[in-house]
Amino acid sequence: MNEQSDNNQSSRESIEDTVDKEDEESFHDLWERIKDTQLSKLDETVELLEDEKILLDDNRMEDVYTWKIVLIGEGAVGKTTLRRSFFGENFTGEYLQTIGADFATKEDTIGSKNKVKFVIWDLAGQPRFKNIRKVFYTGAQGAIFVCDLTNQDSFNNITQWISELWNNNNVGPIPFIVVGNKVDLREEGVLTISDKIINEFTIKTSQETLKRYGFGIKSIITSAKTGYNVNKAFRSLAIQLIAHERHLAKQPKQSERPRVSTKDAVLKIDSPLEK
Ligand code: G3D
Ligand code: MG
Repeated sequence: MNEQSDNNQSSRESIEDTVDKEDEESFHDLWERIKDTQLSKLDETVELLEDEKILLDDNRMEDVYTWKIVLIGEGAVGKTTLRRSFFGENFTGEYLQTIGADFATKEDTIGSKNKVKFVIWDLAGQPRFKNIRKVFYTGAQGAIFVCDLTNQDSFNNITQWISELWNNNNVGPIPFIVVGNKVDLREEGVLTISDKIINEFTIKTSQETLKRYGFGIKSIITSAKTGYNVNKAFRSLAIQLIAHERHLAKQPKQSERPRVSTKDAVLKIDSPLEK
């Protein structure tokens, strides 16, 4: 698999080629609706912080989680470097030749009683073909969206990436974290995407996802090159994944729930700010 040639593909082209027009709508629509709302009500964000406190302090029995997590984002933003940094030198993964993806597992403990196992999937190229997309996304329970802070375009397509994820994983809306990578280049005076733009996106999105799906969306600035905040990024996603699983556990069983498509689920959401 020639990664370089994939990276050279126009970022917009790489997604638009593959996403059915209809599929593209869901998360994209959600964002279109909330993007101009004011950030005046931050109650939900406060609630999110409370959630984290509960996760870390609770008196539950030991919980064990295994999650398939996919790394998504344009080429050359640092996904593979981030994964290497997280796994360290002793990385031993497996390579799935048919789709050109690596996957590897790592265990961690969140709080005192949550044993988590990350199964991280990383594609050599972009999921341009339908069969690749299916294998890559199916069963994913979480995602790390990576953008390059020195490349504004690498953040602009976030809604298409999340739509693609939510529409192809067979489960619907799942937690993701937004990673602004290559922060080390700020110190060298390179112009970078501001934290404010990313924060605004994640806070607004969290207000919706917390209410509907029981998880928030966090963002974090990393340097895969120096290792800065890399572990924290994965742990932060883990907290949202636990919150989501607990939310699902409180819902009626799948078989008792009316079946709605991802698109319908998203389109039915009312803006919390309109109430
Ligand atoms: P991808 O997997 O998203 O396609 P890669 O991206 O992990 O292959 O990284 C693309 C290039 O960005 C690599 O440079 C890599 O070293 C660099 N990179 C990744 N993360 C960082 C970071 O945090 N800081 C800096 N300064 N560079 C980073 P090369 O030159 O090897 O192509
Ligand atoms: Mg890569």
